[in-house]
Amino acid sequence: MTKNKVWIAGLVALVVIAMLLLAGSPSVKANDQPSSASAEVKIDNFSFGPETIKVSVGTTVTWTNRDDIPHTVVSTDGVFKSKVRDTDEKFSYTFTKAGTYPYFCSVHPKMTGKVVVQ
Ligand SMILES: [Cu+2]
Repeated sequence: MTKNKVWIAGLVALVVIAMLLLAGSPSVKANDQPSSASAEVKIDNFSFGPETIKVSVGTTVTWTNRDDIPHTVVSTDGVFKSKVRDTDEKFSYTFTKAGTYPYFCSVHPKMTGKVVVQ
C-alpha cells in the first residue's frame, strides 16, 4: 500500500511537471519567434522606393504600386514573382533566409531594386 502511494505520488509529480512544461512552451515559442515584422516598398514614378531595403529574416515585404502604370516585382534569381500589379495593388513576400535578393519590374526591366535580408 505505502509503496503504491509513493509510486502514485511520483506519477502525479511527473504529470504536474509535464503539464507545467507544456503550459510553458507556448510562451517560450512566442518569445523565440521573430516578430512578424513587415516592411513597405512603394512603386512610384517608375522606381522602387527605397531601392534597397534591409530587413531581418522573417520579414514580410509588401510592395504597393502607387504609380498609374502597371508594374511587376520579379526576383532576378526566381525567388518570387508577382502578377502585374495595377494602381494601388500590392504584392507581399516573406523572406525566410538571409541573403541579397535583387529584383526588377518585368514590364520595365530598367526598374530595379534589392532586398537585403540579415
Ligand atoms: Cu514597371
